[in-house]
Amino acid sequence: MADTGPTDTPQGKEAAPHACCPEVYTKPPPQPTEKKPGQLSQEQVRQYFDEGYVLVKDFFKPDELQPVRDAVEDLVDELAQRMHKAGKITDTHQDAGLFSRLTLLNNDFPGAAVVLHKKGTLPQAFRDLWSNERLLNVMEQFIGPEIAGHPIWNLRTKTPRNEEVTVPWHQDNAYLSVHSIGTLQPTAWIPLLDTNKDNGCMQVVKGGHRKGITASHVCCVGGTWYVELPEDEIQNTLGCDLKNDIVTCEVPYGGVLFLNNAIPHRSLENNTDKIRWSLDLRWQHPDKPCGFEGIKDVIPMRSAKNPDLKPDWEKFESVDRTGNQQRQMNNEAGAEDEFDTTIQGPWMLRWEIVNHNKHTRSILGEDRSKNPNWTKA
Ligand SMILES: O=C(O)CCC(=O)C(=O)O
Ligand SMILES: [Fe+2]
Repeated sequence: MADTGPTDTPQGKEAAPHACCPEVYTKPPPQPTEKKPGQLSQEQVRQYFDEGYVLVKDFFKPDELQPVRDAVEDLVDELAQRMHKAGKITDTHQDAGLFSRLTLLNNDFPGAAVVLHKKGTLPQAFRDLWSNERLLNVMEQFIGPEIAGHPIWNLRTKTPRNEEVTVPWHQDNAYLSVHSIGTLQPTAWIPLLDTNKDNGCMQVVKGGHRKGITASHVCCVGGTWYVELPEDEIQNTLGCDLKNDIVTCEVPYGGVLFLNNAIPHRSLENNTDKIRWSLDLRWQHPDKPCGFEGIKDVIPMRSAKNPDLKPDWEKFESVDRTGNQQRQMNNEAGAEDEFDTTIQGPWMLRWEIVNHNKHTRSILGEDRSKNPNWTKA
């Protein structure tokens, strides 16, 4: 069954009209008349709306991403020191580099990669990247001149052969409430090294966004917190042909993969010995529903109406997104414990739980009608 749309009834349970808004994902806004740095070509904008993704191979110069790599190195170092101080590990693997240290830490303390993935602080280099002028110029081409950052951003800590960081087929809308189906939320997926089939690059199903619906996902895959979009849903509900429509996106260092929130995508397993680091950052119109109601709000970044607007990072960071997710899902203890290796979120209320594991445990017996925002689809 596809997305059932907002459920505004008091019980939040009754069938609502089938939400279907293809134009949100397929129709570009009026294009800026002024030429600005970083803007995509007309053909690239067309591809983004028509196929649901566009890969720009040389968006950043390697130098521009170096501060981001350095910041990740610092985050790993800080994590190692904290784990050491807390007696979780005996060796901080000080001399291992950016592409192997977290793997060693994860061997000594399984779940270290998840602990880092959950950490919601934004080093200055991440803030600068997210509000990068050239990226915002692209966003203007996708969503117009009023631009906010979406509360879901991720540092992907993709250590080798680790199920917990291998993300199965999904539409990003599946992680959100039904209310944001009418909001275009472009993602920039930015790797910190060359990515390819061996180290777990991304795949998309081109055209899978065109109906503007969220197909039925199931929860949770294996030992993870991820939802999955079964292949028959991709074919039967979204109308894609998996033999011809899967595109493997080998994004090089300096490249950016732009996605939308309705296109099916996944990341492959990392079968190399190097960590496949990446960041995914999202934006949307500041006044539209973000789909993360009651957990965390958007961060306005640029406005044609208010040219002096600056992102209020302190306000944004004062809200603990992951902690709030966990609290909403009855895992108060997990939210308080800095080394908790579980992740819960309201998407667990939206989709059928076909597999319980340590992540879903806290929601066993949950009355789904208590939170109508997240009523099961
Ligand atoms: O980087 C990954 O492994 C998954 C990324 C993803 O699903 C996203 O950026 O929305
Ligand atoms: Fe995703």
